[in-house]
Amino acid sequence: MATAIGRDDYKLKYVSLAEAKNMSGLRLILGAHTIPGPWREACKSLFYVKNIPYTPVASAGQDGSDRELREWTAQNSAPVAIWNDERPRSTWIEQLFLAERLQPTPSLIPANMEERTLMFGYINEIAGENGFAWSKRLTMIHGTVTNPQVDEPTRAFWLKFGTKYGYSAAAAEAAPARMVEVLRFLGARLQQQQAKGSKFFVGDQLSALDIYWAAFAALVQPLPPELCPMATAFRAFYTERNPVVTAALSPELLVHRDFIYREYLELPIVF
Ligand SMILES: N[C@@H](CCC(=O)N[C@@H](CS)C(=O)NCC(=O)O)C(=O)O
Repeated sequence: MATAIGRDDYKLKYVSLAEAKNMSGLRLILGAHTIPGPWREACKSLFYVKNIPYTPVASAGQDGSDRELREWTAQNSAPVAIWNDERPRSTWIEQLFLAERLQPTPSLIPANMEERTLMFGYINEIAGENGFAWSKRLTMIHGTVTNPQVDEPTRAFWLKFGTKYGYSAAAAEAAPARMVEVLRFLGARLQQQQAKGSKFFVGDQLSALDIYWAAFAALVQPLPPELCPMATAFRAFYTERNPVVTAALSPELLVHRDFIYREYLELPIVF
């Protein structure tokens, strides 16, 4: 078994990348840590709601570097979903299509064209490049690298992390406005849907968008410790404090997140 970073009470039994290569079926390469990374939690949840079992794989290699991950998946972020000997799927949209193919019910991609195009567009605003979470990450990197109390190795780590995701001080300064834009758009959508009597973002049933929002809401307000037993230091880090951003978060968005987790997703969150 691979060694997970952090605590020793992991529920998920992570195997190493080397072990996973010799397995078949579904393997999910995940950062093995007690942080509800939203891409990670959304990806896990797609397979959870469809009741598709998977083997969790720790993303760090035996030497702690990303070399093994790059060699297998031709990129260096997590999560990655790998089905049998098919190509590794390292983006949210490929992971969603894989889940839908492996188990078509419950369907998470609307059959209706209008609803489907809306759903993909909205998820892209949340999880895609330059979207809500991408922007939040820029603010987290900026807050760390500009903090005079941060030691040099930590600053160097975050600057390197930042080069992967387009960090610059200017990009980070523009990020809160982008987060506000997406939160307002999501909040307005939910209100329109509620006016039509729907509890979901599109149509009148669960779609991947409901799952993506539920997972990505952790970047403004993680679920309470009993539902999300995450590393304490990261709880403060994830919790949004910028009043401009928190003002754009409608109460309905958190009510929706709670509803989706309570009715459909795995609680407490497993690490
Ligand atoms: N590639 C994913 C996004 C995944 C992603 O951004 N993962 C980040 C979350 S912070 C990650 O694994 N970072 C760890 C790292 O880069 O070392 C997608 O496009 O859907």
